[in-house]
Amino acid sequence: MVEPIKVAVTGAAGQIGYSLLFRLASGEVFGEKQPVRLQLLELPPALKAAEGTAMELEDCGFPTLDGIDISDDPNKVFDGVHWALLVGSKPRGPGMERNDLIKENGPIFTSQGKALNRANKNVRVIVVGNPCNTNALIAQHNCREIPATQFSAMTMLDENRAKHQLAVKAKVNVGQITNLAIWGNHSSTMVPDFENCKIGGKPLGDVIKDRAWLENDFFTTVQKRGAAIITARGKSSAASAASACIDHIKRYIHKTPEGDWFSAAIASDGNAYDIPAGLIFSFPMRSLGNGKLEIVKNLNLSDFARKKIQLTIKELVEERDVVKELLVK
Ligand code: NAX
Repeated sequence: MVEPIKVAVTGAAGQIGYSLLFRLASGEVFGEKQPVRLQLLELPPALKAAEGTAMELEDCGFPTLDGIDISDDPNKVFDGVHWALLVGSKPRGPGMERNDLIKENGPIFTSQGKALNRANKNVRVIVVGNPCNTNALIAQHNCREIPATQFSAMTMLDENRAKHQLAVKAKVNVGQITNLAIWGNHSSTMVPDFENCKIGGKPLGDVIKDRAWLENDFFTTVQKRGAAIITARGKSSAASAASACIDHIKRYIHKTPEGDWFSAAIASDGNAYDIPAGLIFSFPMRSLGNGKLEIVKNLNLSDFARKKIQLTIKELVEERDVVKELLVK
């Protein structure tokens, strides 16, 4: 009998959880022969709603779904897990500044970081809940048992958004867009790197000649896509965020095709692109296919890209300063 993979999902009753859980349970991610046990964390008022989602998961009849546990105790939920998807976080309230949001989320990711000491030693932790880079930083610092390299924050949605914009502009299928890295913070300072991107295997600049569009409309559309979706839908991105989380896990598990890369925010080791050590920073990444990721080094960055990257570094350093008392390691 194959032992189940245990996957913890926090904020399971939320809107991202409602899309994410079904895809995790379906066999799509870990394979049709691999049982999956879902360990769901929610706040007490949302436990009933999480139970409702669990009933629906059961009613899908997925042969790969081994079982579902629901709790409001992170120590129980993270016990022995192989993947921990930290989706739940406190949303920004009316009139709340970004720094207030960062501070409000600090205690959540401090206690979840501590509880992650109970996870399987090979756990991979992916933070989706915003501000995801700094939340990941807090969780990672508060978890002594798990190496920093096993924590990441999700910028895959930003990559997917950028690829769509480029595919429309170039009039090609989105599958033709490769080598698209997001640098930095998952925020409006993120840097979607069109300069190193390829379209149908060719340098992007051979296909899209409109540099003014790339530097302006493309940049701001990607940076502000989340806000545009809230304006249109009345709610923040959910199915696309869940889909990006699924992509993040798949990209992690499978060896990256030769020459390509993808985006994920991980702790900078201080040895690439002058990014301060320790910041959870989105880089072009490759998966070695054995559970390990590596930063793609030595990409050329123009003055334009470097200036933009400086802005996102500055923002992340400021965010780190806001939570510095919580960074214990
Ligand atoms: P919802 O408000 O629908 O759901 C969040 C859920 O988390 C709620 O059910 C809430 O009870 C739960 N929760 C809050 N604090 C918790 C805690 N301490 N422990 C366990 N559960 C807790 O939000 P949803 O739309 O699902 O979004 C979740 C998070 O993803 C938000 O922070 C959002 O900003 C973030 N996003 C991140 C994205 C990314 O690309 N990294 C994109 C999409 C999304 O905006």
